[in-house]
Amino acid sequence: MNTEDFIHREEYYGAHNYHPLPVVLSKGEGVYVWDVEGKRYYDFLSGYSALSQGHRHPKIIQALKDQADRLTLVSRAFYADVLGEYEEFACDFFGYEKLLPMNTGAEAVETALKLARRWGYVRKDVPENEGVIVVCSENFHGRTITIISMSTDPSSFSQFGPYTPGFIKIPYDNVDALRRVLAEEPNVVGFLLEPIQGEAGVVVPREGYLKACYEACKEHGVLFIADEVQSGIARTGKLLACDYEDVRPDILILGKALSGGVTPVSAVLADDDIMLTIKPGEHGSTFGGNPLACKVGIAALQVVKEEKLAENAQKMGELFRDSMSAFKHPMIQEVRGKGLLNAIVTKPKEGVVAWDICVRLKDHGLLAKPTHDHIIRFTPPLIITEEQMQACLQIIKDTFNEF
Ligand code: IF1
Repeated sequence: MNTEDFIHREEYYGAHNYHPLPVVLSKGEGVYVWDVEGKRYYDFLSGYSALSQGHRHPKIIQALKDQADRLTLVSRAFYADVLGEYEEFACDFFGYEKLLPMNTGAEAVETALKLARRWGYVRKDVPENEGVIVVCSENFHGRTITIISMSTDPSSFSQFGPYTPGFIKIPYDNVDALRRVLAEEPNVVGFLLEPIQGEAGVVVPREGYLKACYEACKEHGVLFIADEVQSGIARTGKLLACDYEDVRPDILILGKALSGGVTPVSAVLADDDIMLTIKPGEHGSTFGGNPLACKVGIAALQVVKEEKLAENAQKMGELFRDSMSAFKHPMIQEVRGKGLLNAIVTKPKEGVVAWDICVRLKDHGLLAKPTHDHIIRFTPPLIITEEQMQACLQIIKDTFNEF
């Protein structure tokens, strides 16, 4: 079978809920992936930032294999020896008292929403079922019905109604808008945001925005909830994007690279006064905190520290933005990001659009994909070396120069 055969089979039997780039991958290692024809590519999507440690990091794979030979799942009906070990490790790693383990980012976001509402009812005397959560326009927090009820993007929410109530949407990167709603709405229990908006196209808020929002939340007794599923775990050049402004979220949401891209691992971290408002039997999931996820999660975080991935993301990200900002091309409107969470905002040129650039990048051995039609996200694994980054920058510039 060749690439077309694989694509046709997937088209025939699979739901059409994605429009992938026409490449069929069969192997990954480090920053590289190979397609079914044996062609090698630099992976500049990294599984939407889940593969920050690179494909099949040996330490993470070994952790998976070792645990797979012992115990893969007990559910939470019983204790497992590795769950407490992981919870302790991660709580120390991020500086929180408690961790609630889930699987996907969306599940962790849903958990955070439930936690904020519950906290509001038992700790803040908000009338039951009146809790309000403030979110930002152009957010992306996942695909469940409640989460798309918070979305302002029709491609996320249209024709999936009716929607979950209890959300107020305000403009991103506008602390006055937050202050206004907190002053007017007594039942707000939380403010949920991405410290950098990923899906919106790597939208970096102005300096001081996170801190100002955090302070506004403190002033009004509202929980500051950071969705660091994509921006977290060293992706932006710090362990958390909130670290740039020394903001400690009341509720921290993690996913993606928490697993090194090996198996779904997500988590919600908070201190006791918030986390213990959920009592036994009131929340959970079959696979949440399974032994595989625990050992993979520990290994994934150890790699982040041992290999200084935040520092490398900082350095390689600066190299990327400096180099691409100095490169002039009529299709390049803006280069933006932090660490190795970057995007190039393009504008069409004689009918050539971002998708065409990405198809040509693929032909030249680099995989990236546009978001919102004209924005190309560049998020390689954080292990990328300077030599590899230089080679990729050359590929990107040469590709733009072909249009
Ligand atoms: C898709 C990108 C989108 C996320 C943030 C929660 C979740 C995500 C900040 C949910 C997931 C993924 C989902 C995937 C494409 C990708 C993505 F920005 F990362 F590229 F869509 F915005 N919070 N992001 O970014 O986590 O349930 O997926 O584990 O749905 O198309 P999940």
